[in-house]
Amino acid sequence: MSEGAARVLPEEVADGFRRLWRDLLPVGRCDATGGYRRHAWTTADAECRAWFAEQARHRGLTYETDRNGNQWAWLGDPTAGDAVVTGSHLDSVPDGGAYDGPLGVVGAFAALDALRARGLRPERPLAVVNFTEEEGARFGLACLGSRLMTGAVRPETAGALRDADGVTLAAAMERAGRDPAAAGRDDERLTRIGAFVELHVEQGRHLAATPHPVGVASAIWPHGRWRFDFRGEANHAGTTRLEDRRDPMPAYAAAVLAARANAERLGALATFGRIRVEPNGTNAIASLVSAWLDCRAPDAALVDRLVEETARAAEGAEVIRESYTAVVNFDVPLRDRVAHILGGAPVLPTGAGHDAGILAGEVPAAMLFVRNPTGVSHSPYEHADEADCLAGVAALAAVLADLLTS
Ligand code: HGY
Ligand code: MN
Ligand code: MN
Ligand code: MN
Repeated sequence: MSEGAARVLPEEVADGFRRLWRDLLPVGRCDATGGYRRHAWTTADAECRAWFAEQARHRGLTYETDRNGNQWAWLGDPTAGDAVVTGSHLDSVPDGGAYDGPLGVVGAFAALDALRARGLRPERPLAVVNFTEEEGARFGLACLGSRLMTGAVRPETAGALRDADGVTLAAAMERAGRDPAAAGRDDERLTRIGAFVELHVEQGRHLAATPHPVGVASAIWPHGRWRFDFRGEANHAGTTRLEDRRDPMPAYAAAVLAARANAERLGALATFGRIRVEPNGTNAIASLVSAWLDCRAPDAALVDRLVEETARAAEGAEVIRESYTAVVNFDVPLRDRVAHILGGAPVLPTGAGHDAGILAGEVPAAMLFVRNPTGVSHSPYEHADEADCLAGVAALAAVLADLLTS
């Protein structure tokens, strides 16, 4: 462990972090790939939820699941107001890494343990939160739990979202014993929150090039998801002449190449990472290719231009905007206060979306990033060294202590 973390985290808290991490690590892990498949309202998600509830119970915290399925563990009176909330998400992208999300939830419990070990007497409530379906991997909308809580998505729209098997969010919630009709903006809960701080592995290499294990987020780039539907005519691969075909695949391929060329020219990021083909047969010409474009850029106008120009190159495609998040500039006074507490930690933007970005529209929000030596994320190769994770916990504890006693 680096000297810095040892100085600020008592060994029993560091050991507590290791135990938390070790207990959660196997949940939802795919042995074949080493990646994680933790998606909302699945068996793996239920195991993650059980782990969260057990951590709350073990610490004597007030545990609850809110109307949108987000989990909360409260130290102090949950109704007192002006609470400091910290946490992240436990779900993953398909074959995701171990750190994206869980580091923020495990780190929150460990930071709470560190504050207790110091005998801190909070003047405000503290809550640890696990937001559901942050990645949107099952139902297609990222930050689903925090968007429902803030009203950024209407419950009837969310409830109708379907997974790859056609199961709606509403049906999945019902199967998990939740009432989808209760979902929606949670004004009462939002008024209780005074500030939100999320610890998260950096998804990039900015900190890796510095001596700093922890950084502070300045902004989240504008980003969104667009579905491109390319329609064709199903037919036999072996008996249909080329001139008789209405094959949507060439138009899809042209759109992918156009998106890449546009992104390079505009200085944006464009990703076609998900495709659904019907009927998806090796010997059948496709009748429909649905492909999702994830587009991000430092500037919203670049996102708009990239999508427009790619749509123009996508002959005959129907383009549907499925989600869009405008730029998030984190609360400057809170950001500067956090950077000051951390003794001049680097301040950096990110192209990744986070629940903190959704909460930032409602309450002062801040993010701490933990150095990721490879910068890789949304992959089993995502990594953060233990010493840096512990430094992140120590940093979070320092920020929480400052917020809870002033
Ligand atoms: O897609 C994102 O940026 C986030 O990881 N959900
Ligand atoms: Mn992610
Ligand atoms: Mn995340
Ligand atoms: Mn995220």
